[in-house]
Amino acid sequence: MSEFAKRPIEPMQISLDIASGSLTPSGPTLTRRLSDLDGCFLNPKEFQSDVTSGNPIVYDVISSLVPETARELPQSITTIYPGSCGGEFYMTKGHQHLDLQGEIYYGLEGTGGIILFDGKISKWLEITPGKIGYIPPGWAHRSINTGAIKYKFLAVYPGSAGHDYGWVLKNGMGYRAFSENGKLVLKDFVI
Ligand code: S6P
Ligand code: ZN
Repeated sequence: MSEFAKRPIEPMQISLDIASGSLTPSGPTLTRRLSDLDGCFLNPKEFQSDVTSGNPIVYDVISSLVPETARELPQSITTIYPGSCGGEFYMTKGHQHLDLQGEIYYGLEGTGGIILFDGKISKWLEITPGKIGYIPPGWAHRSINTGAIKYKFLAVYPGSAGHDYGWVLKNGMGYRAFSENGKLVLKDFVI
């Protein structure tokens, strides 16, 4: 322990309730409405119209009490609501880690997946309950709900990874995920 300036958090047990998507004990919850995803969807007219007519919740993220600091391994539960905007499935903002470190996602409920982009190569990983998605260092990631019910997943990530949202705005996300007759169609992301 002597190498730590400050003692890390104590060992703890955390209860995960999949039905409610909650952690106990839990830290802060972040709720993102459609208006918080300005610039993410391709069609600005549809985006503005959906914001004006209700501005629905697109996803929320419940964090554990483990702090986002070096050497810790915080967790979070993301719940993406079912829906689409301008034909694109509801998605997270998407980010690159400021400190290029890996991350693990574990599917809990619903059907969805991860778009991954390293600046050149695009990948899609489908995530369903019981599936682990591995995000290697240097791959920006955006989650998509491709189903008709809520899509929930657990994320475990290095506490010092951080979130670089600007990277996605600058470099794009590789693919866009469209809903065509309710089915996923991936199209190249054009900047
Ligand atoms: C953190 C991890 C997740 C996302 C969450 C929301 O590294 O990847 O907890 O933060 O799924 O996505 P975003 O792109 O809005 O942060
Ligand atoms: Zn991440």
